[in-house]
Formats: sequence, structure tokens, C-alpha cells
Amino acid sequence: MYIKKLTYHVICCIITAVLFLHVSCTTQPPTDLTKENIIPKPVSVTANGETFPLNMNTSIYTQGSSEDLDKTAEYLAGLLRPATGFDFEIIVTETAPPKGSIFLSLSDADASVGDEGYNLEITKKLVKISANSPAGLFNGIQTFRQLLPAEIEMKSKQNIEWNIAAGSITDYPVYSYRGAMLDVARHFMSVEEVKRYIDLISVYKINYLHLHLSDDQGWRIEIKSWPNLTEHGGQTEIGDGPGGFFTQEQYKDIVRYAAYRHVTIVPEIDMPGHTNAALASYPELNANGKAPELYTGTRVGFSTLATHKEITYKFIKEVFTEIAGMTPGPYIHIGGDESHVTKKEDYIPFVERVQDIVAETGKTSIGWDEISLGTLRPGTIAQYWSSAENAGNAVAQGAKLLMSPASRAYIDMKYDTTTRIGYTWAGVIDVDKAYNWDPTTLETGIGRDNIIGIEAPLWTETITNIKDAEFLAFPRLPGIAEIGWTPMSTRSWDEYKVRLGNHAKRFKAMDINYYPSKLVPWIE
Ligand code: NGO
Repeated sequence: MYIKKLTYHVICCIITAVLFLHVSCTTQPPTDLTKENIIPKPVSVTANGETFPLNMNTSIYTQGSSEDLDKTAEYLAGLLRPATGFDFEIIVTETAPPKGSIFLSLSDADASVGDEGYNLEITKKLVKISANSPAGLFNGIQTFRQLLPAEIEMKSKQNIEWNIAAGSITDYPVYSYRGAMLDVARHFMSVEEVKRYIDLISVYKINYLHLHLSDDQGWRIEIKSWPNLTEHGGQTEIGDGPGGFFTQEQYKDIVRYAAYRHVTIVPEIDMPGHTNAALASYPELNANGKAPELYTGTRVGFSTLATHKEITYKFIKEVFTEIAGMTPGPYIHIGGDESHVTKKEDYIPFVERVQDIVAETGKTSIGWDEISLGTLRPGTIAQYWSSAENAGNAVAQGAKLLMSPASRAYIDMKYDTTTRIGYTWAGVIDVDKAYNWDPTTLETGIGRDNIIGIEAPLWTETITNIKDAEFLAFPRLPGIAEIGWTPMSTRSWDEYKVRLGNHAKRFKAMDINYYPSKLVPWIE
């Protein structure tokens, strides 16, 4: 009797173990597109209950051929090849592609998705991404990418099934400017590090990268007509690090790399303050004609260009002409913040004249909110970071605002008081605080019509490398990206944090050094 019972028990155990193994080895194919965790959240998603399987026979078809389409198809194939190990042949077609394909079209999108939006139609037979522009197709690809298992982000071949939930997505952004800023002046970052940042921001449909290229502690962009800026002024950074700078070829390489990912570079030369590196490199730019020592501390507001000297404007003109010549994007950022040692009566005409110089190069100026103390040229954008009064002045002049309120969007702030790196002057900003705000209701008098977009600045006084940058940017930056993309009416922190928690696997697969905030239900 006892032996019989034992045998029965052992058989039961074996059956349970086999069943368990079976279930854990074959994950169910996803069928509900509305349950996917897409960041930024799309405008509308409907499911059809089907699944599309990606396999070794899947090819990428483009509807007709153009340089843009070919590049976009190549980008997509490059994204999918490493982890799947499949070929993803790219084929041009004028007719409907065969079953099992991915189809890219620049002719069939709804007009309502605009310049940057897309339609993603998935059935069990076909994935079709349509858009009115290459940027829209690129955005559709980022969404498609997030529907695939997180392993798609791995660099080596993974032996898993690549199934995605089917249905339709119609999607387009709220704001046309969705930015990130990287300060390469306080601590220099290499070309490779900047490219990595571009890769990461473009996953979340961020389309501008503002590079803070000069400050008291270093000048980071080669200017052929003023070579000492980098030869001397590029050799320091905060602390005892070696500094560094981008040659013009390297800068152009960054611009091209970004453009391929539909990211526009916005170069900033900060002035008239934050200029010690330039002042140390050329004595004639100083009011007293004497060059100060290079500076490697963290103070702000102690330097100024000589606003009364003509040579200063020759300098600015030549610098901006060279930079404009390498920058296809429409904007040049002129800084303008914290010019505490420039008299207000000098600061105002200076900023007005600098906007004219930028206009002569064919570009439009962006400046920190202080620039609205003076008259803004038509088109000039003020970047709201600290003074609501300055931002209000800009609005009163009819200017658009780029929203970077420090207490929400400064991702160089610590998450809590124990965070190893970061500042606290604008408060501690955990993931909820960075996400849970609306640019159109933050300040009275600033509404939707006054806003061009949103940007998350990453200042680098406390960080020295891209891994630290990742730690401060992730996971706050995807939240800022969502503010820029998704209508406020469909956003809520409680729903977002669950979606974000599901991105842990992706962060890991992308080797992102993220902060595992306790406020987020991470699923690893
Ligand atoms: C301020 C200041 C920067 C600092 C940053 C640190 C602006 C626009 N000017 O933001 O020089 O690096 O704070 O958080």
C-alpha cells in the first residue's frame, strides 16, 4: 500500500514538472496590442487579436525607392539583424508585398499623422509602417521595435521566437521640438559617448540634441579662425581631467550620425557669461585686455565677454559662421544665462546684436530665458529654465518657449538626497516628479500656443562619463519624451509607471545604467 502511494506520488511530481517546464519554455504569443508598453504612449491603439511572427524569411519591402526610403529600410534592418540573426533582405516593390513581410511606405499614411507621425498596421500576414515623411517612418520603427521582445536590443543572436501583437496604431506628437541637452563643456564627452546618447534618445522619439559646447571650464568645438579656443581653452574641464574638443570633422560626423536617426543638433556657444575658456584663450576678448587663467571649478556667473569692443562681435560672427556652416539644423543657441558680471545696460544690446549675427548666418537663435530682458527678434526662442517672469516677457513679445523648468526637467538633479551624483539646487527630482506635469499649465500665462516643445538638460558638473549620464537620464528622460509626444489627456503617472517598469528588460538589453527608482514597479 505504502509503495503504491509513493509511486503515485512520484508520477504526479513528474507530470507536474513536465507541465511546468513546457509552460515556462513556450511563452504564449502576444495577441493584445493594447497591452503593450510603448513609450511614448501612442495616440491610438487597437488590437485585432492576431500575432505577427518575424522569422528568417521576413524581408523588408519599400514601396518604391528613394534615398530616404532606402536609408530607413537599412536602419530598420540594422536594428533587427544582430539579435535575430536573420538577413532581412531589402526589396523594392510597387505592389503589395508577400505574406510575412515588413512594408515601409511613404505614400499611404493618413494626412492627420502630419510630418512626424505614422500609421502602423499589423496583421498576422504583414507589418506595414506608413508615414508622410522619413521622420515619421523612423518614429513608426521605434514603436515597432518596442513591440518586439526586449531581447531585440541584444547585440548577439538570441534563440527566441520573435512574435508581436497585431492591430493598428495611429500616432503623432503634441510638440514638434522634443529635446535633450548634453553639457560637454563641464566634462568633455567623446564622439562615441555622444553617439551613444543619440542612440538612446532616439529610441524615445526625441528629435533634437542640444550640445552645450562652451563654458567657463572648456571650449569644445574647433574654430579654424580662432584656433586657440581649443588649443588652449579646450584642454581643461572641472577637476583635473584632460578636457578635449571636437574637431570640425568630428562635429560633422556627430551631425550626420544624428541626422540618420532624425535628431537635429543644436549647437550652443554660451555668451556673454560662461566664457572663461574663450577669455583665457584670447586676451583681446577681455575688457581689460588681459587673459585670465583657465578655470576648473564649478562656480558660475563670474565671466563676461567685453561687450563694448568691436573685436567681440567679429569673434562671434566668425565663430557662428563656421558653426552654421557645419550645422544643417535651423537653430544656434546663444546661451545668455547667468551673466551676473555683465551690466544689464550692456547685456541687453549685446543679446540683441548677437541675434542679428545669428540671423546673418541664416539661423534662428535660441537662448536661456534671460535673453527676453531685451528685444527678441521674430522667431527667436526663449528656453524657460528658471524665471517665470523672463518666460512671461518672451511670451509678451510673441516669442515661443522651449520648456525646461529646472524643478522638473533638469535631469542633472539628484533623484533623492542619497543619489551619488547630481545637484539639488532645483530640488530632488524622482521619476514621478519629472513625469507628472503639463507644460501648458505649469505657469500662468504660458499656454499651448506659446510652447514649441520641451527639453531635458543634462549638465555635467557632477558626472564625467556616459555611464553616469545614463544614470541621471534613465529613467527620467523617457518620461520627458512622453510629455513632448503624448497628449496630456491620455497620460497619468499611475499608468505610466507600469509601462516604464516593463522597460527594465529593455534597459538591461541596451546595457543602460539606469536608476531603479522605488516608485516604479520594475519587471525584470
Ligand atoms: C544652470 C546654469 C548652468 C548649470 C546648471 C546646473 C543654466 C541655464 N545655467 O542652468 O550653468 O550648469 O544650472 O544645474
